Amino acid sequence: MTDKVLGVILGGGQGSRLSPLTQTRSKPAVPIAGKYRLVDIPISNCLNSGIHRMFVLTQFNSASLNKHIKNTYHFSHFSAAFVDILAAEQTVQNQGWFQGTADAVRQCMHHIVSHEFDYILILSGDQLYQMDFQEMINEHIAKNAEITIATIPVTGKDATDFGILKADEENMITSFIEKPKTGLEDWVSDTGAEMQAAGRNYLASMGIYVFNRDFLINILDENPDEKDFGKEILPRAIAANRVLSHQYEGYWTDIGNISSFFEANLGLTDEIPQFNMFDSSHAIFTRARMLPPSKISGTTLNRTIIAEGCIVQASKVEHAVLGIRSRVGKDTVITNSYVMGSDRYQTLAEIESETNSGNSLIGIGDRCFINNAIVDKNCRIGNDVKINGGSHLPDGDYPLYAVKDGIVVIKKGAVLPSGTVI
Ligand code: ADQ
Ligand code: ADP
Repeated sequence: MTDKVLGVILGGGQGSRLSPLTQTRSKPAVPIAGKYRLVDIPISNCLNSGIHRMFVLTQFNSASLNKHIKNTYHFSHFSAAFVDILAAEQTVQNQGWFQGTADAVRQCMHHIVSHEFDYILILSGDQLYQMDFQEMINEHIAKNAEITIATIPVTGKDATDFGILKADEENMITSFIEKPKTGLEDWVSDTGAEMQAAGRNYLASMGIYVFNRDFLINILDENPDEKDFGKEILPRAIAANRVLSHQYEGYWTDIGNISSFFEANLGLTDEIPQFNMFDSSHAIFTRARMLPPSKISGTTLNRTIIAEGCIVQASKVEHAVLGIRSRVGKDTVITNSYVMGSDRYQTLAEIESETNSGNSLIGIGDRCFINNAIVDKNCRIGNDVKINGGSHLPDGDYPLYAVKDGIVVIKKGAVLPSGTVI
């Protein structure tokens, strides 16, 4: 059945909630878990579910996203599989950016409809989860729905951040509200004993939708002023059509802002992480880089993920993720942090000449202390630098770093001279 499905990944609006990680790259290209990019998650879920044709819709088309997709997703000449990027483009009808999720799909429809498919699977680009879409699509067909929305039970505290819905005994959705701010008590659902015991009494939309092809084309055409699925298209469709709720109870998290991005990454260091990168039936694909193994000397490591190609001499790394090609100097302590790594190594000659000139090297120097931080790629952090994030730091945006929810984000390529204290 999945050969009748086309995937569309919503790669992000302006990405302002993930700023400064999205200052120089598009959201799908943001590195996650030390070696992947955000877009690898929905693409891998599609491939693992037998969906081999997909578009990634993005607000701006960064060189790094193009390079990543081009270098990663190669398919046989004999297969119909593809992963193509569609960036917002000016056309005669459209002068500007995608105005919202539905508008993004509408603006790209002329590319999308040139392919054969019966169902379109619309996915968010900023979620961490491993889901088999096949079950959802089978249920969509069996129940003769026009749209199926993947749903997950959430607590009252979380409910205000999501589209919340109610369904009848057949799981057909009867009402839907996008991010309710008041009157939440009217939206309690029977989510089953296990979920209720965990206080998860509200059914939230996961932002994952299956649409019948013609239904989607028509509803977007007939309502040209409606820009958003959650705010406009879905409430309209639910009022008059068969819209099914497909309840999912596995691990799923939205990683739309810095603190959820940070928690999702550090959560991977748990003894049994909820997101299982070691499950080969749900493998996460990414670019094969041919990097050397990581080399570690004199370091106490605890609850830490280290990607390939790192050179670590720190004294301690705890509850942290070190991304590809990370270099960490002697007597440095890194705790509760995500260090993304670098795009290249410096040669020994370069290291010597930079050191002699008193410049910071790519990576993290000697005797540093880094806590509650995200260090973006290609940063040069000198010696004796102290970065101590936490609730004592007010939110702010500075040339070299930003603070969001107490997390210090060192911007891509920032140079912090020796002795810097944040
Ligand atoms: P949000 O995640 O808040 O809620 P939205 O900001 O519309 O909704 O983002 C959905 C996805 O589309 C994200 O991956 C985002 O990056 C992308 N996106 C947003 N604007 C875009 C644009 N202009 N062009 C391209 N991509 C864009 C949605 C639903 C809720 C649901 C949550 C679940 O609206 O009902 O509960 O997802 O996370
Ligand atoms: P980002 O991950 O921040 O989006 P890019 O994907 O644009 O960044 O950059 C990553 C790629 O660029 C790497 O594959 C690396 O080969 C290359 N690259 C970046 N900077 C350099 C450099 N100074 N020298 C050599 N290669 C580089």
